[in-house]
Amino acid sequence: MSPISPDDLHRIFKNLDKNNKGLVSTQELHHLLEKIGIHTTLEELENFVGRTSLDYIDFLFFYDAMVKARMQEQEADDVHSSHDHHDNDLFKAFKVFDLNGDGYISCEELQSVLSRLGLWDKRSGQDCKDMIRVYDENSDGVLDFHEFKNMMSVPPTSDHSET
Ligand SMILES: [Ca+2]
Ligand SMILES: [Ca+2]
Repeated sequence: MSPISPDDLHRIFKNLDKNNKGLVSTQELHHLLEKIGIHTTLEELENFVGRTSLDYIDFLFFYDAMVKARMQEQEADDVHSSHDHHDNDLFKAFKVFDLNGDGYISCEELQSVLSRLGLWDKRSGQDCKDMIRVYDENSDGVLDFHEFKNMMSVPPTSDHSET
């Protein structure tokens, strides 16, 4: 699979979004994944996404997650060459979370983006402040890019494996 640039991603999204509603369906996404060599079943994809259509932010986030999963697979033989690209993708994800663009992810931003993506598990009684605190190295209550990077690359110690 060849890396896809942000511009490509936007174009791909536009292409997929045939009726211009700002949403793509998992079916369309599935088709795209097949094309770029990621083979999965539609069912798996829907489970992964947790819904039947994605808006652009969902799409970016999904792509980022997908790339990360692929990178982990490749890491054994490809650690160095993938590094810059990985950082790039992470920065994109960071921008998604940093809603007001001040360069920091606040507790509210983290929670609102995760909720939006369906990744916020209310039942677990999670507190965004706790989540941030784990990675907040300088204890200013918000995550900068460096801290965010740690959050994305180091799995939380609490068991959060998917069921
Ligand atoms: Ca912010
Ligand atoms: Ca901080």
